[in-house]
Amino acid sequence: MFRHSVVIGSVCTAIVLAYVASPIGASDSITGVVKVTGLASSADAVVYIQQAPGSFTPAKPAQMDQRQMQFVPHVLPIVAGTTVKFLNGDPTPHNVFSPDNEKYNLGTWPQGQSKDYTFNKCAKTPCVYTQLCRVHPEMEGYVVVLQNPFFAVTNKEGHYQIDNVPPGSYTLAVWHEKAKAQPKPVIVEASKPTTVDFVLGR
Ligand SMILES: [Cu+2]
Repeated sequence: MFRHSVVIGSVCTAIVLAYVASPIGASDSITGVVKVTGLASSADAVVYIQQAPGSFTPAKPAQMDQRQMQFVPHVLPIVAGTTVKFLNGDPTPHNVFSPDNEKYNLGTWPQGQSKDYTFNKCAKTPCVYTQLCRVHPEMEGYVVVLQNPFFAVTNKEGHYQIDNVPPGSYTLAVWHEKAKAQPKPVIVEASKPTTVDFVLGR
């Protein structure tokens, strides 16, 4: 028992160190506020760089849980090719299917189990996959497949922060399930934070 916790502790420490040690040198952040007009919350908007040079390999699987009859997180942006682990954290069986793009139905499974799906069929990013559950028609979530890892999801106040963006000229876009805004050009300079705000209309 004790040995077990020590091992888990070391693994966590290693992950934290790896994260802190990631390169911050010649790159910087894009921050801002997204305001979704007509909605009380500005949460769950995905702000992302449309196209960044190079190809990006997903490092590790992402997760989407089903908890208290909701998909958690509600919106999950990922780099194309990422495997998503769909968990069931509820004491009731849940199903996962998507009617979008290539479409899939992963089946229905009980609490504590999960199924994996790899998002490698998106021909042109962004690819949005609505996540639904046949058992509970009110449940809805979204997986947003993107070309690169330079993305962030807004909090309730609409704040977002994209870290470690290599200097360059990009187009910054926003995806929201109910609202839209035009993409904006952004120039990221080394060691200089950039601010870009958006107002989304319905
Ligand atoms: Cu369900």
